[in-house]
Amino acid sequence: MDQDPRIEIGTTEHGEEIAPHAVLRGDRRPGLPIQTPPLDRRRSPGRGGSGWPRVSVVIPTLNEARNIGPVLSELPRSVYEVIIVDGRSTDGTVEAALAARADCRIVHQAGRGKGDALRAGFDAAQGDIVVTIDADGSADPHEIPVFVGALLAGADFTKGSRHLVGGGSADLTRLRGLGNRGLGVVVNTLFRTRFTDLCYGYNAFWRDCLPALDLDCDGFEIETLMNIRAVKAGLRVSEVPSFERPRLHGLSNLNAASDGMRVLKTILRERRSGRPAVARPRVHRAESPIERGHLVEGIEHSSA
Ligand SMILES: Nc1nc2c(ncn2[C@@H]2O[C@H](COP(=O)(O)OP(=O)(O)OP(=O)(O)O)[C@@H](O)[C@H]2O)c(=O)[nH]1
Ligand SMILES: [Mg+2]
Repeated sequence: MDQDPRIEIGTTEHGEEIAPHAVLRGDRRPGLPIQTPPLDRRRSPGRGGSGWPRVSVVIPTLNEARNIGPVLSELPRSVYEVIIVDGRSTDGTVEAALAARADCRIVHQAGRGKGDALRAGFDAAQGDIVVTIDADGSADPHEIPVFVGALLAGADFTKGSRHLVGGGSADLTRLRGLGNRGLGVVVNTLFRTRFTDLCYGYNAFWRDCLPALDLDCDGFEIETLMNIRAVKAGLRVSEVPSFERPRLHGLSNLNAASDGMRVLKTILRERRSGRPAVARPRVHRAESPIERGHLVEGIEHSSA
């Protein structure tokens, strides 16, 4: 079949080739770079069922009262459920969320940290696909169909990347950008992967991959752990370009030094430990560009 003339093979800023669906020629505005891949409706809900997949959006919140309303108002109407995991906010975040969207589900986090919050949200999610976005306005909810499209096209786990063509950031400081790149080099070297962006909160996966991820951390290292565990479990991991907008109000909760160190420790611990007990789920995958495109290849851990 002839390739869609609007599509060109994309490249990362380092010149690596990426999936053909990842760049839509003539429209390189941040947040709008993707042609949605062909959909295989037989896969969903629950992969292999019929109809559209049910998308659960999980949003961790810690004192985001001024930000959560605008974020919720931008969510596509088609999402199946919105789960707010609140970490004992004292500024009225939960009330602001319910005022903006009365049907969102509120989960009160028992522990502390973004990782703990996301794990609580994943436990509560009931959709076929889980999408994680931050509550500070930095993640553009209009990109959700791009992530879902990549999953429908064959990926098990799809990461946002600010470093693919069409992605970017108006929020990343120089120090954090350097740290993220350095940690990415460590992971790519140790796990023989091709991640272009390691520590980024905008991600999506089929919910049936959760046992394979077997998440067990509490802090900002959660995204790194998800990425590494997905690779170690043999999941099909892909990246899609994403543009990170500036936080709307307030300050980041992340500490570049201490949280960066937590991420590094997580990477080294994961390299030392073997393959997780639960292997990749057996599912049918349609032939699609993503299977030939920008997959983030992983090390075969049985030989490690
Ligand atoms: N429930 C909960 N949410 C948290 C916690 N820490 C951070 N968050 C939320 O996690 C999201 C990301 O936190 P930010 O403070 O924006 O950190 P960041 O600098 O953007 O860092 P990343 O996006 O994770 O790279 C925001 O929606 C926060 O409100 C926590 O301890 N509990
Ligand atoms: Mg943020």
